[in-house]
Amino acid sequence: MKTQVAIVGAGPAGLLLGHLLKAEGIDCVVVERQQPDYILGRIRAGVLEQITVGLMSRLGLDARLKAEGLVEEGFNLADGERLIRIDVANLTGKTVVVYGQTEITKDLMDAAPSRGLQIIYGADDVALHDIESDTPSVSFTHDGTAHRLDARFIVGCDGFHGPSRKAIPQSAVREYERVYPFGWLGILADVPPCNHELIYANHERGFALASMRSHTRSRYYVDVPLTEKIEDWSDDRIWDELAVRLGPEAAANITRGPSIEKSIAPLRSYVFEPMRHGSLLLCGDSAHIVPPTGAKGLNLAASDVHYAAEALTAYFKHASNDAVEGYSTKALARVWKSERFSWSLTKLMHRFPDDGPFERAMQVAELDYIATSTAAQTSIAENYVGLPV
Ligand code: RFL
Ligand code: PHB
Repeated sequence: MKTQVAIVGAGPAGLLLGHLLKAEGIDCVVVERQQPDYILGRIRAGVLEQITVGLMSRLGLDARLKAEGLVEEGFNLADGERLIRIDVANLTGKTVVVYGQTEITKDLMDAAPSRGLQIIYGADDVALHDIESDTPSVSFTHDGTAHRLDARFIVGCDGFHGPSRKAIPQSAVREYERVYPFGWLGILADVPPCNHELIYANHERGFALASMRSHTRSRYYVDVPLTEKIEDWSDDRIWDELAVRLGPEAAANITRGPSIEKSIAPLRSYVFEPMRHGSLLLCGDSAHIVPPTGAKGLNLAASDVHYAAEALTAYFKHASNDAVEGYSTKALARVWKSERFSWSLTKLMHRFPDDGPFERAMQVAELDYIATSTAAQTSIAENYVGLPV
């Protein structure tokens, strides 16, 4: 098989890139290890920045997003006593949209056949070859048969555990990592949200987040030590914990119901540099991870894909290699700013096991500063809606 761009991974990054390249008339094939149902069963992101909404709109694939997405004009930080509202719309003139990653992925998957985007699901043993040459390839087995996909470029959109990043020689790379001493226990339930805007809470018992997917589906999180087992968290125990941590005002509005999904996700900050080596470009979680505080992961994948599509379009349609050469530097500048925001919001809103009274006093002072300063709120708001691409 031969194509212009081989894309590894059919998560949001790979699917978005595939559609953007197809829209430019650039030939590409997506190779994915899992089956569609498995991918759609992964409950992940819920908050979309303008960049992500804008790409779906540019592709003409935003009909359901427009109809079902909830436009959010603000969100709240709870400090145990009060709700500090960040009026994102007034402070930045922009909004975010609540629309699940699962839904974006479904919209992109459903549109693939009509747009001629080829996705090979169930590809095993995916391996990258000759990435330092102009003739790289991806090998894989499918239905027991070995295949080779020759391309001019490979784009690694295969998430944190995929093979793409590992194909780059160690001597050419630098990794930055911070692993947090807790995870987020998430619960999804078909109950109305307790508040029409998100609430991030820092309570003495720990962090809590009230989020949603729609007017009838809620997503909540509490932070737990990494030693916790999901089996030990009955639905009732999670609802009880949420009611305490979110504070009496929100608790009074929580509707309890049976969980339709429950899981514990570890928290990590990670950046891999560079995001291009030879003919291999990396996009999304394959190159970086942010802790979910601030909802940046999927949106960073979208901005990477935007830069990568721009670079590959310049290469194939205008015979210019400059944007491919500059891809890593451009993408990383935005990645690092989102890393900073996610890390700082994580530090502000969680009780770290090693923190003493001084660190806690710093959190109290910072939350009080945010509550009383329009400048501080504006800074948070502009990061929350997403920095410019
Ligand atoms: P994905 O979604 O991991 O997709 C990678 C794809 O590559 C495939 N793959 C392979 N394919 C072929 N061969 C192999 N050997 C392969 N190995 C892997 C995988 O099967 C998969 O289909 O990466 P991508 O596309 O870069 O997208 C990144 C986002 O999924 C991620 O950043 C977000 O989900 C992060 N995130 C959030 N981001 C937001 O912007 N807003 C949020 O509100 C938000 N909340 C979250 C989150 C992530 C969470 N977890 C569980 C990590 C909440 C949580 C709890
Ligand atoms: C979610 O709805 O899953 C969600 C929302 C905001 C975050 C993280 C996750 O910061």
